[in-house]
Amino acid sequence: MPSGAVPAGAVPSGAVPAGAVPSGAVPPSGAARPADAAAGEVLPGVPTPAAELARVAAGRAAEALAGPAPVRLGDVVPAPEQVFPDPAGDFTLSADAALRVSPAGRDVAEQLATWLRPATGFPLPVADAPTGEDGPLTLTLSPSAPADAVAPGTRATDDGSDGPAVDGLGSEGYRLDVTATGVRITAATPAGLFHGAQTLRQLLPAAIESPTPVAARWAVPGGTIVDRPRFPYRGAMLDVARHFFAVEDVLRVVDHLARYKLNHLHLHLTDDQGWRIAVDSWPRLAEVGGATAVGGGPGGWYSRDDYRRIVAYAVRRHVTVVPEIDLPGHTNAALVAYPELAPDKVAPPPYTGTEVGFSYVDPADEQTYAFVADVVGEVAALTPGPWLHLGGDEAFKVPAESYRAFVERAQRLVEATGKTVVGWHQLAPAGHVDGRVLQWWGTNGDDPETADAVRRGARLILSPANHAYLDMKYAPDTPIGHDWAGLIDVRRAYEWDPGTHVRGVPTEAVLGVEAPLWTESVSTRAEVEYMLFPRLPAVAELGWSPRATHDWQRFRSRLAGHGPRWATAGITFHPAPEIPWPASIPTPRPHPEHIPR
Ligand code: TNX
Repeated sequence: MPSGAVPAGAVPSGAVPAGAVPSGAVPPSGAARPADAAAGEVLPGVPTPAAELARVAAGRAAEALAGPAPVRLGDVVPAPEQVFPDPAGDFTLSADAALRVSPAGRDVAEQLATWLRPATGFPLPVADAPTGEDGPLTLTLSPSAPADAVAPGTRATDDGSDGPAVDGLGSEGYRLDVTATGVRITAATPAGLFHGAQTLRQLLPAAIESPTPVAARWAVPGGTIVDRPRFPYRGAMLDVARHFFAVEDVLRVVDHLARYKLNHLHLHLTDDQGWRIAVDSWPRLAEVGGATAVGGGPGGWYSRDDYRRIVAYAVRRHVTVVPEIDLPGHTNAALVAYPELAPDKVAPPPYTGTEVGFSYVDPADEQTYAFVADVVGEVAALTPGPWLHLGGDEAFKVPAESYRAFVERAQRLVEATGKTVVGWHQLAPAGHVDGRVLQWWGTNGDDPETADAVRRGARLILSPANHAYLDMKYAPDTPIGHDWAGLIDVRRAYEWDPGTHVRGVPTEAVLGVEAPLWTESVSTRAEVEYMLFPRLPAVAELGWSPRATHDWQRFRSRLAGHGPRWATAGITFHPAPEIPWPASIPTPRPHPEHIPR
């Protein structure tokens, strides 16, 4: 076994000293290794003419020795709806390849080229293409594709016809065709093209994640994928209130979501320990309320421009930001800034601990509603997405009747901004407002109150704390995280069905899934990634893939191939012992701007 190689399953879960989460899954080996053992030599830095010649020669040699493409067409995470492999149709990307794209898909093609250029070293120019013109890489928008079902029984054809139709790909589906002469992605929308491009990225060898040129045969397995999501809402939540995360950290989380076709980023922007978003009409919220964090750190907050930057970055990656202003509880930071909102009108001391449920804004004071209206008005105006999350959890000190009256008023204030209310499932007893969505974080699917709210019109986002909470430890020795909802290994994150999880809630009322990451014990980018990977892809698969594809054994073997990708991209992850990681995972070589803090 080469130096740096990791025997599959040999890295114990929690082999990580407290406070020192490893960069990638690999124990320190010292020796730098190629990005992918199968891919050949790494040539660091900008290619010189000699290095370029060597790279081309090595690439040719690799091609001459090549067998089938190293990744199989069905190895994609989340599992595609339909996969039709064609072993005779493998395609190899070459240095002179260009991307051709219908004009409205240009931005997706530019992003795809940006992902492929660093490792290949190929120029990969992007050119507009009239529909029908082929490049070796073609992205075609066919906006007339109706949003009904993919025709049943469609198959990659044996008769030379076009195979499965693009009809019915809907707002996020795509079709990917790989033949010996090229790759074509077809979709009805840029979001569909984007998801197809992420699939193509996964079908290339793991070395495609290298930030510097690698000599490799850039093979893509032949065949056709036709793919659409099971649920429209697939998300993750980052708690930026307990610990603050810089804009760059959040952007990187957006990239992680986008890789796995997650399309919502919920930002928990306010809590007892910090208020993280600038509000012009109540400036002390951020300036005073943003200055604290769990453990007494300096905190921080997003200016309007910071927040706009996050939103714009997410929009480009077809991710919708869902801002949360947690009310009426979890508001100590707001009360420090504006004591007039407190029930006793006295400023509490700043809070840097991790208890919950003690703080609340005064539901009996009219000023409170002026505050709520101003805050949700400003946040709504900065947010292009349709949602505004009102929180609503753990307001233990507010009596049930005043809680309910507060929530009903706050819901109407959100409605007045034109946004749709989302809230934790504690909102259930309050009256329905049009479109209302409850985020269910229970641990027991027997929840009559939530089922009743659904009967009155609410839809559900599923975040069961004992399956989807990414702040739970993987195992007893996980150095960070909680265990109040149990330990969540990868299998537990994967083995549940959002469509049937809450008794009395029909699948049609389920909008989707979300994996929250609370950050009481998570304070660095590397720690965020350690908790996200490899569980985030498990939840992503529950949100995207048809139930018929659900199979733990197959999932774990598909997921295993992603370890080398994360390591090559410099993404920290937990080397979960239940995943059969390949025998060798490259030593992570973080991208200069991707160095885990
Ligand atoms: C419960 S889940 C909370 C959060 C904590 C989390 C820790 C929910 C809506 N509220 O305030 O951070 O547990 O796991």
